[in-house]
Amino acid sequence: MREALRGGQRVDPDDLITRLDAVRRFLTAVDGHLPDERLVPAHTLVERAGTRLALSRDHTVVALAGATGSGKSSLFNALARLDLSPVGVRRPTTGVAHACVWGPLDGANRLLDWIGVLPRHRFIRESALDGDDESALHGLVLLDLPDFDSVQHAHRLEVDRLLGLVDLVIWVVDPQKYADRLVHTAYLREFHRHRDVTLVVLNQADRLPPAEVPRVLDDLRRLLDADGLTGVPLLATTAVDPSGTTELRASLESTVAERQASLRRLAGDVDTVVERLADLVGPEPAGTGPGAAGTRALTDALAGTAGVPAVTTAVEQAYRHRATGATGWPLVRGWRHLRPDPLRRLHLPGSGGPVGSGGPADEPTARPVAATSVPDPTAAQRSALGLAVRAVAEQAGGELPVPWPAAVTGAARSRLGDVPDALDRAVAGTDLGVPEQPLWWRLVGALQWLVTLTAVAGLAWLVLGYALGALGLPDPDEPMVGEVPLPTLLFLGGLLAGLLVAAVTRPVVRWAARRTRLRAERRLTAAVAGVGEEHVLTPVRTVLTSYTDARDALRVAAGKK
Ligand SMILES: Nc1nc2c(ncn2[C@@H]2O[C@H](COP(=O)(O)OP(=O)(O)OP(=O)(O)O)[C@@H](O)[C@H]2O)c(=O)[nH]1
Ligand SMILES: [Mg+2]
Repeated sequence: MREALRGGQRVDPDDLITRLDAVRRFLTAVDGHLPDERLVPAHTLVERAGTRLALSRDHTVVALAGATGSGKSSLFNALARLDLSPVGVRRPTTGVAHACVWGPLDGANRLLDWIGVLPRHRFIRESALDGDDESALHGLVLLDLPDFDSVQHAHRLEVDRLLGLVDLVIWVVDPQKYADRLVHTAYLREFHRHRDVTLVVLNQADRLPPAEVPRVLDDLRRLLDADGLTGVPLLATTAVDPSGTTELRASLESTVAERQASLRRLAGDVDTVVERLADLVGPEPAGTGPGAAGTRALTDALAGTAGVPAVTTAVEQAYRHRATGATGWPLVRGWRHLRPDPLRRLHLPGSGGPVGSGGPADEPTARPVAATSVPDPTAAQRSALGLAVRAVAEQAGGELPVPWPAAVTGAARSRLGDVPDALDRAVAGTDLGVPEQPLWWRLVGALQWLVTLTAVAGLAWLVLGYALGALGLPDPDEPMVGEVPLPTLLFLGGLLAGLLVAAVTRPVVRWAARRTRLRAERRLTAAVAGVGEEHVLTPVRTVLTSYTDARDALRVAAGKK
């Protein structure tokens, strides 16, 4: 039987710590993305394993568990060779756990504090009187548990709690109740991942005719196989006869000497936790994130919501408004000022950088930018944005296992409430590039003044000539240019030249206005794309990174490199 207990794989403490760290990393990665109730066992494991390893690696905590009357307390006393735990005829007898420590109690006390065995139920086995008799069990902490099939509900809770903390469990069954359904379905099957730290004893073997013992053991072995506990050590014991626990004692001695039980127990716990979490991360890593098409559709939808088309139309109009104002015929230019500048109507700056920038009092850091008067998005634009966000989320997370797609969608929408203000700031903060007074406008404007003044001078000269004639005063000879008198030439030439300059300028202004519009459109698109990046794509990528981290961590926790 010693061989059977030693059959389990050795667990390297460093490997176990690496796997536990990976479970911890998994929990950090999925924090906030997955439902907490799925993560409780992993949190419990990380907490418990950390404490167990920190408390003592030199002790092996072994629990005697089983139905009432199976003889746990009797075995406990037989192994301790003292009557420590009351054995009773009235069932159930043991209500709280009792502990017997082989070796100095000091080291084991912190362990028993953590396990929750009351000090008055702790006993020390090894004394000077024993000599070397008990030294082979040095480091053993044996627990006698209450029954798990108790009429007392509290017993069952206490057993469940203690079974979560101990390193090795000895399941005690008796010839009458060894096939009891509860012990198999509720306990033994649950322990199939802890085969290396499970031992089953058929106690009260003396109550069976000797020839029956192998048959009952075979039957029990068959049931254990069905429970997934193939290969666990199975012994027959008799608690009332000192020689009836020799084999069990020998098994415990080898277990204690190995100092492996606590590590094996925790490794089994990690296996269980990893298996239960496996469906939360699929076999595939998350893709590279939102695709180009989805991102473009998102930017388009954001541009619609931000009123970019209205702004770019205003940019083109403003350019023409300002250019015509600067280069038009001087005598009618003033009328222009009666009509408002289309950009100013939207409270947009148009040129010279973001609103509010440049002033001496301005902070160099980001500061609130004045709200624009760009029209609010329509219901259709808002729903188009909603659809684009959903498409981005589905494309990025649709292939991931449940519940990650919901986490990705949630992340994509998490900051949608801030988007309208962010878009408004982005639009207001974009230099639309509509100039106030470029040089060529000023030159054309000056030329217009020149020809207009020429016409005015010609007109004044003509008027002066007529006035002198009307008053009968001698009319000085008007210089002639060819057949045309100079004042007439100046007047008509000036007018014609003005019309000509206006006719040449108009298509140039139109072309330049369109160019300015396209440039503004590019800048605004970049600005709203930045809003999409910050408020939609970055949260989505954060979840995808978490998924990949969680997946990698779980692979390490499962022991795969
Ligand atoms: N013949 C025989 N009687 C046993 C053996 N082990 C225990 N008993 C008797 O079975 C009865 C129950 O034993 P306990 O040790 O109190 O059983 P328990 O599993 O601790 O019971 P609870 O504390 O109620 O869970 C007692 O009368 C014991 O004397 C055994 O190996 N052979
Ligand atoms: Mg008992």
